[in-house]
Amino acid sequence: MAQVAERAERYVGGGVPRKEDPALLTGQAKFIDDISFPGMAWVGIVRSPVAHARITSVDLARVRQMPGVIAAYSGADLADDWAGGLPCAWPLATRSFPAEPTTADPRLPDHWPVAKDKARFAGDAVAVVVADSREHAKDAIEAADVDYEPLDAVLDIEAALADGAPLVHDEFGDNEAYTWSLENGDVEKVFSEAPVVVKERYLHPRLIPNAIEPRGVVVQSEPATGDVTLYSATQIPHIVRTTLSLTLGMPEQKLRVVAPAVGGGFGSKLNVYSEEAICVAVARKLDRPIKWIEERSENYVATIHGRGVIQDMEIAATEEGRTLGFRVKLYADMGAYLQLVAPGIPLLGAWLYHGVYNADAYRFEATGVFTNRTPTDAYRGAGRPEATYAVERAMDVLAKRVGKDPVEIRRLNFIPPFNEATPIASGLQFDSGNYEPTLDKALELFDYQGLRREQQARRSEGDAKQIGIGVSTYIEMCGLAPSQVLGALKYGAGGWDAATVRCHPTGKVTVITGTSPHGQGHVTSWSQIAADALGVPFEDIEVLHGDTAVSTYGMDTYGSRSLSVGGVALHFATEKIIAKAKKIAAHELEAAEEDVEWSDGALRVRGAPDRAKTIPEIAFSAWTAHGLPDGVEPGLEATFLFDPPNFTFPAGAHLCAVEVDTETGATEILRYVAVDDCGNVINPTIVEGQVHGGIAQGIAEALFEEAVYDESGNLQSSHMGYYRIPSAAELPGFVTDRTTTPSSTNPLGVKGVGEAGTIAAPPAVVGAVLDALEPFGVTDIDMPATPERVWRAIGEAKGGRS
Ligand code: MCN
Repeated sequence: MAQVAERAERYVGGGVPRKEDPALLTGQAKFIDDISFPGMAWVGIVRSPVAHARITSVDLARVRQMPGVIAAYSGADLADDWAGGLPCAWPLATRSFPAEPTTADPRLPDHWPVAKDKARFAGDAVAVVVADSREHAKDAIEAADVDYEPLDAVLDIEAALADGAPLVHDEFGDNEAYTWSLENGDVEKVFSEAPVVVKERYLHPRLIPNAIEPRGVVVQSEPATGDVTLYSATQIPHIVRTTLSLTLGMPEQKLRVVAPAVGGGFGSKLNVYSEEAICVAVARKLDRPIKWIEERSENYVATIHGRGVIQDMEIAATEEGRTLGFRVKLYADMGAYLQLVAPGIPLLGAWLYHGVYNADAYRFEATGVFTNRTPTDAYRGAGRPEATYAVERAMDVLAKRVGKDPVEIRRLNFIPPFNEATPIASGLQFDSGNYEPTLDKALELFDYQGLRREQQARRSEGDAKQIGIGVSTYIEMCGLAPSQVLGALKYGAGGWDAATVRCHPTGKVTVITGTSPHGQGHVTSWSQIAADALGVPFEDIEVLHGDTAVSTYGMDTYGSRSLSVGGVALHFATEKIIAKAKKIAAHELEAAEEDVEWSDGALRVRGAPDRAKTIPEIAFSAWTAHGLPDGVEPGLEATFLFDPPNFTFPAGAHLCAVEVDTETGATEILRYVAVDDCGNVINPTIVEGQVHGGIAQGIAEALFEEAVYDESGNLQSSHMGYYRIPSAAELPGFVTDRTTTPSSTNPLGVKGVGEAGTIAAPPAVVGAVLDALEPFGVTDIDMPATPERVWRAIGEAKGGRS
């Protein structure tokens, strides 16, 4: 573990400008819609306009007569093209963890790329058109004649669980996908004996991911060889390749998946979508290149949604406010089908409902529920914003109950500092943590006392604009993940990642990573790691990713895993390079291997530092292979597959001050301070960017965004005019800082950061709004806390308007 420190660190820890940016900022980067091939045809998807209906007929005769139309297919026409349905890699059966094994089968509904018998949400694919241009494909969609026999739709989570609810999947007899629970300690006893118990219900609205670039697919097939190349705006080229080859029944080695430049994903491109399967099937049928580019309005119904959870949260505590137990029951909306990892999303927060606080007993239970809405799945934070929101809001309620300040209640209950993996109440081990200095730093930057004084003054003056302060001392679990833990949780793949380091004869280096960045700057961070580890200039390092024909098999990018798994794999691969180079250097320098050490960017003979060899020099002699020591293979290249022994658990303190206009309900954020601890940092500028973007998404959830459906299941918030994505104008400047508690999970001491802001921000913001409304007796408000909701809440509390 000390080896990194021994190496000269010139780049790691520095805010090196991102290598990716010149191409992105000058329009040179190649996105999916920049890819075309001669003879390419366009696919268009006919989507169900109703939330739940039996498909009684699909008549495509008129479509086939439309100008430019090449082909048209119903679900039945394509039925033989699938060897299986779209994948769900995390099928959970009803069970409790880890004690009771289950005999129940997971309720895994068939999910065909094109529906055959029933449409189960508004937006479900019911037919496919293929035309010579995008415009012709669009016109052809309009000409499709599909008859629907409408069925009652079930949209609400609780209504879906009620007896007699319409069934999304008839074969299961009810709409419960699974119930999964976890318990540690004597929960019943702790709660029945505790002098204080707070119990609250929190709702997480459904959110619609809005990556800058919608999804898109281009497929090129070579009939002579059977090779197919699928270009997809995806976060997971490797996983798409493995799973799609199963859906399509084609040999995996014949399918190459390429993720070109991808304009963000936020979890929504961590999926295997029907359009990917459809385009490959159509390209193989027609022997020509195929393209499909998602429209923004399609994105709203056909790309997964996030959150959509009801939480019943309880804390047991002493009269003084010391936390004794945490208990939560949550209901998670799966939507109409189980997408790639949807059932497992609540599990990503399952161990975090006691936050960074002490407890003796812990219980978590989640029920996944089918509804006639767009399927849900991972959206930035995935499971952890839900956990953080519930525990942080409930801690505020506890503070009030025992007459303490929200900062004081947190301090009283913090888990004490630790540097090594340490068991926590919910049953996992946190890697390292030191929560108080982070909070102290945030309070200082925020001027907590000053703002409290200002708040008091406004309250006594009865000012129409009231100030509120919100506190969120969050924890997250990322760096997904130890494969054995994933196995115990019934996830269908491992959690390791891979890196290859190839040292060229000319001294340049290619790094090939199994991660698949789509905005996170891996090319820069990985170059920093390799440059320091190998003593070569940053500019001499090339990083390749996102092409299954080029990159080592990896598990791709999500769950803030890439640095702490893929970046660490790179670290270990460079160690293999150094170990081999040392043998060659010792031979060439006529020294014993034990006397050669890595110092100041070269391999040097101990006591005679001028007798040295650099990695480029060794790469050349390893390539010529003219005088290698016995038993040493030519070439200087190494691959390492790293399976992390634990997750990483970044934490932090976010503080938010808002001004609420109590006459209009409008909220303005006055100050936002984020102090995050993601362990050692490779690139502080990238980290700051990640935190900024995350906070913006967290604020969006707290104040602006919500997927709204009408009673029959049509998405009303179906465009950007309705679905309120905040712009820079609605957001304040953020004050960010860091503390550093290195992770004990990996030798770089790094923890993930990609989701931190999204996880931390919602309770800080909503807590601030509620704090501003305290004089009115408002104790709860649902997200998003829109001006109308705030205004109504004040009115209701006054006993008036509702
Ligand atoms: N980093 C660092 N030091 C640390 C932690 C991270 O320098 N201690 C750097 C890493 O080297 C990397 C970046 O920060 O360049 C993010 O690293 P990490 O936390 O490992 O997260 P991932 O790369 O795995 O990214 C996934 C994460 C997730 S889950 C979502 S969702 C998300 C996010 O990243 N979606 C994004 N950030 C996004 N940023 C953009 N621009 N677009 C998205 O879609």
